[in-house]
Amino acid sequence: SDTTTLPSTDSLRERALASLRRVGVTVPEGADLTARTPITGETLLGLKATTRDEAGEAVAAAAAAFRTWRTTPPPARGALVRCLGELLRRHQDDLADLITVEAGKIRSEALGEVQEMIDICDFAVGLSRQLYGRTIASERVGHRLAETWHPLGVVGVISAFNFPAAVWSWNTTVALVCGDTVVWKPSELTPLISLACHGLVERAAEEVGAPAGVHRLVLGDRTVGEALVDDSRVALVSATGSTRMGREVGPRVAARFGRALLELGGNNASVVTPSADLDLATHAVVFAAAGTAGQRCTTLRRLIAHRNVADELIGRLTAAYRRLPIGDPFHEGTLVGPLISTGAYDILRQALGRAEADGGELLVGGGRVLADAAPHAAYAEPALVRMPEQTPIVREETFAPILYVLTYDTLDEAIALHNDVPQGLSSSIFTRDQREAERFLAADGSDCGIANVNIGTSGAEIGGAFGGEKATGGGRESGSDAWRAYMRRATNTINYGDTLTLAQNVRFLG
Ligand code: UN1
Repeated sequence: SDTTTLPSTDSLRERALASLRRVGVTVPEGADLTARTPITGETLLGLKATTRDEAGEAVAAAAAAFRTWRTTPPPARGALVRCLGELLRRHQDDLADLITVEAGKIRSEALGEVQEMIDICDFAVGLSRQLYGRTIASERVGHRLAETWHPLGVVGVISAFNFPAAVWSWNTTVALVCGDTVVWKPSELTPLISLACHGLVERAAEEVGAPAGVHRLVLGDRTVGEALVDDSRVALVSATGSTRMGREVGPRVAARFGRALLELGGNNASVVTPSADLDLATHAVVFAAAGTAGQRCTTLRRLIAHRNVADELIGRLTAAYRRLPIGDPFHEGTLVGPLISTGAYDILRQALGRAEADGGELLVGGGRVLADAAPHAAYAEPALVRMPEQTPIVREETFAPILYVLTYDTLDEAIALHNDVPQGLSSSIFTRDQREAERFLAADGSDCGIANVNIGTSGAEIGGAFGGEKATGGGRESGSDAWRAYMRRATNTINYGDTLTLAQNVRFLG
């Protein structure tokens, strides 16, 4: 049921420019970078990139701003984020338009991404009065131990195309209330939404009287990102992207004793047990696997279904997949927008080829639609593939809407299959049996950073810590106590007596 008409590139350009105008941003036009839209696959406009020298200047400006920002009281830092949150509310539609134009998200998901930014602003404002340290009992008479959390420095945020704004906001709002300043290197594929977000922080900074250098934007390819990775003035590099990217960034930052917070690939699975509510599971699986055209790091990529329910579940999923409206993401009713590029579609096809060579059976999807209407864009039918076993292609993250279905007999077997992949981001179990649910959440259950019951793998709220284990990189962002990664901890031992007592009963002179 694809919508056979797509908006013209001209109308999309107009729409993006109108949003930018309302947000109050002027685009640095140039010929180094191109803003494009996956809706038609065509170019919107040319942009000036940041040079390596300019990236160094941005870090210098952020480092200078840090010197005053770090002693600004945290609730006053929160006022900046509160103001940003108000601007995001006011421009929710404009920002959502830019996300749809540049990342191809359907309207509801684009608005949801901006909502996620608003939510983290609220969280960070509250956090600005809750940067708690502990007091600790001392073993010595007349002594007290305490820990104090201090701002860390400049945070380099490297973000990906698929959540071009929300992931930036998790990092930036928390970093700002923690007293850090930020230099942001967004994906080359989403410069316009980045300019809009940066413009709003600048406006908020002006309104509350924060130093302009608290936030800087650098646009360009990986060399600009490398400038942040290798700059010892950047205390923390928070990078979201592929495991391959993280494998490069992690050691480079570590080599200069910087900190890295890595959010890398996922290969998320759901286990569907015999007692599962199959209506609920089907709905959840379709959203998690086909939503966002399979381009979330939390996208469901593996379905591990009990042998007794697999056929029934596959029947329901196949029927639901056949009815998915694919097409113009601005069109009311569309559920699956374009892939980010035709290259992403090639990757999808290659993965399906390997899966079939491994004995997989393509049950539905995998085709390309709207190729005549938009030869430079890639609209893919989400694919469902039944696999005889967890072959190497299933263990890889393919950033496209492919759901592999595997079957199991015992829960131990399901958990073993579940954990037998390099990545460890998100997971879930569908069951009405409390023992099974608890077993999945236990120490020897799911090995992921996110483990859910009776919901899918994607669409986490901001209140929890977000991130994963193993090849996902180990970082945690967003809610809970993820803020600690953006601060440094000092342990204080305070002697309020009049004698010097040494710990561990050591005697020296006295
Ligand atoms: C990502 O795909 O990089 O949990 C982030 C989710 C969203 C964030 C995804 N809240 O799916």
